[in-house]
Amino acid sequence: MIKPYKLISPYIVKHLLSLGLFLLMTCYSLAQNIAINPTPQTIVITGYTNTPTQFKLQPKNVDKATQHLLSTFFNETNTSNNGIAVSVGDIHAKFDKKLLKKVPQHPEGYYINSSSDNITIIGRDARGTYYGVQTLLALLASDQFPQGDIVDYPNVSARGVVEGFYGTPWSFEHRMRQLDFYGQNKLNTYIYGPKNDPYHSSPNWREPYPDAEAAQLKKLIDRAESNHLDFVWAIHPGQDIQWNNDDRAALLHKFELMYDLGIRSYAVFFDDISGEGTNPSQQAGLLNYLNTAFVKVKKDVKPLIMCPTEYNKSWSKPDGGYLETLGKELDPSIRIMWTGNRVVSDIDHETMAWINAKIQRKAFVWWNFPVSDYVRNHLLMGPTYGNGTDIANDVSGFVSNPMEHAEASKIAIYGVADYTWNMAAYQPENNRLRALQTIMPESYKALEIFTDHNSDLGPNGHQYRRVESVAFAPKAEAFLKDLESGQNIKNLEAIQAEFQAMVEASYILLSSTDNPILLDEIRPWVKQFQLLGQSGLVMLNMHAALQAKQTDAFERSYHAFKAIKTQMYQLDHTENQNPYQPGVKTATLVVAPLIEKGFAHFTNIYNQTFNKHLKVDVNYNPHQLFTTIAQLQNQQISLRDRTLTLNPPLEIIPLAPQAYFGFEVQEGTHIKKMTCKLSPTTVYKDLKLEVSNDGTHWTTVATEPKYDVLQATVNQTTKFIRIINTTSETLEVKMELFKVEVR
Ligand code: LOG
Repeated sequence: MIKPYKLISPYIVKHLLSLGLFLLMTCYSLAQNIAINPTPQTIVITGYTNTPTQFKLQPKNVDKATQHLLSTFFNETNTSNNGIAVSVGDIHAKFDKKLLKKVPQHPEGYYINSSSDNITIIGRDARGTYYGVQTLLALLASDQFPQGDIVDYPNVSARGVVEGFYGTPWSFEHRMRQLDFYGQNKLNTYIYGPKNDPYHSSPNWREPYPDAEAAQLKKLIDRAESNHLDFVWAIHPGQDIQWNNDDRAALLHKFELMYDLGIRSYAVFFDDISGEGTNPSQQAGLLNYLNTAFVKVKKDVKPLIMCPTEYNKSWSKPDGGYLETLGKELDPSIRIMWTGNRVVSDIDHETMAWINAKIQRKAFVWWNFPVSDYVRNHLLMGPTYGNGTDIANDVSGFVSNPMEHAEASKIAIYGVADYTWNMAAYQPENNRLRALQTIMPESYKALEIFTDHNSDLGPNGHQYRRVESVAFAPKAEAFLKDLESGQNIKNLEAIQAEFQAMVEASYILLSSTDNPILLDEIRPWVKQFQLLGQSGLVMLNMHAALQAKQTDAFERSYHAFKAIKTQMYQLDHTENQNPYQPGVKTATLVVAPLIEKGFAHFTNIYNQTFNKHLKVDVNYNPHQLFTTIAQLQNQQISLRDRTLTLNPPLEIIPLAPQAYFGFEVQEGTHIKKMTCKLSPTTVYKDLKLEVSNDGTHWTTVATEPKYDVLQATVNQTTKFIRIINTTSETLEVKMELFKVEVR
């Protein structure tokens, strides 16, 4: 087991004395193995007893969710009249006045007092009571039961997840599991907004869900309720909305249908759209209308949430006034989402001060982590870190946008739960280790090795990066330094041990049974990780053979290395074949480059020493992106099977007059074909495909639209190829595909 985090040692706990003075009390940790996520604000422990096994349950005014939660633990076998008394209720129930005084003022807060014959849980409100019971259940799961006081409450009022990514939406079963996980970790918000749900977005947002899907949503809504979660249903109507009464009515009608399914909290998203729908006054008008005609009428519906079109600073047009208009015109009760300074960025106080001033309210953070819809060949399974721990008072909510791999996203979500609840105490690495144990109670050590090396995204259009291979990186660096300076490699053993650990951890994970659902999501990556570890070991064998001047052994290892690479290539070309970033990449920041360099280095030395000609082929892409469009500047391109592809961005791209995008290819490259898919397809008539050998003189190549695709047979050797906007208007397009076949 990892070391449990220290219970408030040396936290300082403030207690209000009857005299009205603050008594500062230092509490010493009696470090016991208690894992409560999120970390409670204050725990004052006076001693430990054996964990009680018989209880006398005395629920006072508990709601359905809390009743249900209690019933998951307390049953006929562990309740009896001579058990330890457990009283549960909120502040409106009858409790000893002294105890009632200790309940924190914060919404969703609770107080637990436990002694040898009494456990009392008092919630500030119904949700606080529920959270108190969650904490009690966590305490009862350990061998030693603490006596004393817990005073606890969240720092951020709305905490949770926005299922807001592109790609395959989470399945019904995954969502059910997620909702339970959120309840256990005291998250209170699940925003439902998967981009690829046709009934959430254009053009089907006006339509009701088909019966089968409605029935499943109903079950999810019920499940959210029993986890004390706000199930926020979001609609994304902006791409084709008409600002008229018909569409207002259509939206209101859809809200009514969702109300009938049990929805009591709503959001309207205007992200990643173009055209009329982006008008801030119209957006505000619509939201205000929904607020008056729906939220206020229903009375039991929570304040609306909206995602603006300019949802991050880098996109907000300096003199456009978009955000200011929303700030002025939107009813103050309506919350506005914000992803930070960029689409994908971490949040700090300055970020919040900037946006909050513009929108005249505290923004609701949409944190784009661990979402991987723009780097789908990678897994983002590292710790949750990077956000300021001083922003609790700057935000009206904080939700994380996860990966399409629901179970694998739980590491990050576990961190978000802890961070948003108790910012000052948040420790990323400690949290990560606890998350691993929670998600894979038996094989967590193997999962730790795997996730140590599967957290960074690689270069990407959003320029967002994460740490990876943190403990191993200095060893890798020392290894490479010795290699390059021709010195004896001093830390061979440490390097070997890590590769060995990679292989062994992969075997353990692949045959583990403690979280088959997680394994189903990550299996291709684990297999790739195993192969990578093996290739590392073989690379070290090449080194040993070289030292011993054993040419046969060297060549055997050399060929084995290449054989492993072939297997890795095949895996990369068969698993996870999505059209965006297909394939399976693992340990790309530190481990994979180290192995490549070692292989090339030893092969070169071997060739020189023994006058041989073994090939060191590097998979290097000699071609480059060629564009004037700022939003594409960092977009990645990929060369696979002689096809050069621009990673399609998920957002709307503005093409100013004369703006272009294309490729600068390596000298002497023959381009056979170009294929491009943009929407709306009406822009095709305004674009030209051009080629050039010097980047100055351009010739037009005839294109031919076929269905919704623009194609051209190029068949020539050229240096530049581009698509250019020949009109005097800025065109707004969604780029679905742009690729050329090269020879
Ligand atoms: C989308 C979101 C997507 C994310 C990351 C927002 C508000 N909208 O660029 O659906 O998952 O970025 O790719 C977005 O973030 N567009």
